[in-house]
Amino acid sequence: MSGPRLVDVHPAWLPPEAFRAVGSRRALVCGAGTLVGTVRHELARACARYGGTVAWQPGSGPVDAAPEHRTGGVNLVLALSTAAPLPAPAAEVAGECRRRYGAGALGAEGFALARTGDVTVVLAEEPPGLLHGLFHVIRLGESAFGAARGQERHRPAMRLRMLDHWDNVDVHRVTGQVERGYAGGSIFWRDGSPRGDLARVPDYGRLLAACGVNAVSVNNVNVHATEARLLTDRLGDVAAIADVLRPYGIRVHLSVTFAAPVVLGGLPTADPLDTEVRAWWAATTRQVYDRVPDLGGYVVKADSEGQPGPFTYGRSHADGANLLAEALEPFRGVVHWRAFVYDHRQDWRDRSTDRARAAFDHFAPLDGRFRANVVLQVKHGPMDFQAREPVSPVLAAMPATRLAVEVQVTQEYTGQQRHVCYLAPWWSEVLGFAPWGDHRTVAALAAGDVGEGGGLVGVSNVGDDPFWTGHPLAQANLYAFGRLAWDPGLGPAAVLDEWIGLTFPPGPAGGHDLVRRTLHEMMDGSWRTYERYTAPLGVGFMVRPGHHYGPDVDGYEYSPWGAYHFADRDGVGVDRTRASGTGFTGQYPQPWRDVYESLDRCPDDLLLFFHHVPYGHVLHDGSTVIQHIYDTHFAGAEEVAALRRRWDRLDGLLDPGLHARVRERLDEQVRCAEEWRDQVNAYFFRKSGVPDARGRRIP
Ligand code: GCV
Repeated sequence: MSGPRLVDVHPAWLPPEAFRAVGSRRALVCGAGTLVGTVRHELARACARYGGTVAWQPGSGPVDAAPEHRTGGVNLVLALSTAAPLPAPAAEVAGECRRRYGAGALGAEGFALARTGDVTVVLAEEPPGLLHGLFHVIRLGESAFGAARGQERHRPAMRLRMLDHWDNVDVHRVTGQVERGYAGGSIFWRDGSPRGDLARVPDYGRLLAACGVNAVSVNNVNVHATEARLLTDRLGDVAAIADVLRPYGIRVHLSVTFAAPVVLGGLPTADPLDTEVRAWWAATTRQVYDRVPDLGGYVVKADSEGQPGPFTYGRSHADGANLLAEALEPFRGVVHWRAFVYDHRQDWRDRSTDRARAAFDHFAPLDGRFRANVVLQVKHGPMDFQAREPVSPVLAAMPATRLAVEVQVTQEYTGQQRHVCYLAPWWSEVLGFAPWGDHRTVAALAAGDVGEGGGLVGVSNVGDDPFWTGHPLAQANLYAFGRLAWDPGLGPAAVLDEWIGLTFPPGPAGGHDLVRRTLHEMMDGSWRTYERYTAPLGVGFMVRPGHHYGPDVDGYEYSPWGAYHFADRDGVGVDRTRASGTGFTGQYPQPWRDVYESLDRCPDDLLLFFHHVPYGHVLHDGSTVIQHIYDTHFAGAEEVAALRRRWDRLDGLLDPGLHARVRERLDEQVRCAEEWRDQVNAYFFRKSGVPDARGRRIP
């Protein structure tokens, strides 16, 4: 039912012990189909280890049961509501569910959970719901089998919860096998070909399903020559991955090049309004679906950082996206069209062009012009996954367009999986942001509670590293991405707690409370720690150009990439006001257009994103900008040193390989945080000439 497993790969949040509670029960599974098979397989594996049993009732007909099941005594039932006859406890839950919510209330992926008498029941209307229900019970552990629990209904907030792999098939001369990948090679591709075997991919699908992810795009949005062919003569490689992920309810998406009709089809143009181009996409897409009938759809980066797009033909991005949407529509496929469009060849002397404005300027006027199966995929901030940015104003500007929010799980700008940086608090802030200052949040927009809803997309942080994510603690970001896409209302600390509980269940070495406490101390506030020792007050970048690791305050200052801080001897920051700057604040609705415009009301943590201020400008906490820079950089580096010390407490309590890997990464984080502290402080001391009020050494 599942492929062979690699023994030397870390199980992440699914170690065998996480299955102890279900594996020691007598379970009954009711229903049929591939995903129900996966549920049975998971239970069978757990029961073989922990002494429980699994019986199966495929639908109508006899129960395939061990003798103890025939005489009752089942204490876990996982049932599809369509299975007949439903065993009594499941029928009870189904009845109550219908009474409370009406028919169809669980949806394709939802489930109901209840404990009646001494039976825990998971009821779903469709197989994906049953699989999610199983993983929920695993998350609950023994507490799923404790006191009676009233009926709970669980449904994902977002229909689409997708990870985009920026994996190249060929090793790219600049970006390597995985663009912005910090966890080794790709789990799908190696040196121009699919990996010889996909043994690890089922385990990956299992991890994703267990945190709620339901879609994966398998290649980089920068589509080079070899990757382009995944759409045509190398489609079999995509089909093979889809086959392996399907049993875990994960649908595959494919990144395609807009120039495909030219580079693959031999046509003279890729003009979206050309009839031959339309026919080419229609025919090609038909062949794709013949081979992969449940393909989720296409992902497209167009007119961005050198990728081809409709601008070449004088067409709009609505024309471009609709072309592909039309081809996908008969197969219920979706095109994820990225809004990351800006001029990456800007003249740094040109103060009127503002990269932050670009996505809104290009896309907001197109609202209402996209077909229903276009999802506009918008980076959460207007720049590029910095440790602090405001929420993109595009999200509030397109009520008649399906919008997906894109976050970066891979830590390109947040320490590249060498630094501990738990990102869930950042994503929670983004998802909880209310663009109109009322109940309508970014999460509601992505979920479709407001507007059309396109889901949550994360750039994957997984590679072929034995710990999946390079830094073992970065697994928590992958887990949290899935959980927040399922339920954006979950608290980041609670999600971390779940991850800790699953990943480090009580073991023979004891010390479980210490492990839990220490990991919370290290990770809960780690994003803010990272923010403290890197670029200050929302100004962003200041990283080394190209690879983006470590400090280089002026690295992008005189470059064509549009990422400037404008520091001089008097002050720092980007004037994006309507009054005197680029006018970017005007892209927000009220109240934010005025809040960000106002020097007094603008939140300190975004001050330099919106305003150019003197070093002596006084922040809301009474500190000056220059003193804030010194204080936060000293504090951030000290906090990292404390993280490093805390980790030593866990020596002997965790797997030695894991402990050593984290220790080695923490040593690098300490070094790098000191480098950031010293470069940023020295730079601003030299520019401003203002000494540190506390007299600390600045090199
Ligand atoms: C895949 C940033 C990254 C690029 C990435 C791009 C994008 O610019 O540095 O590596 O390209 O974002 O999101 O398309």
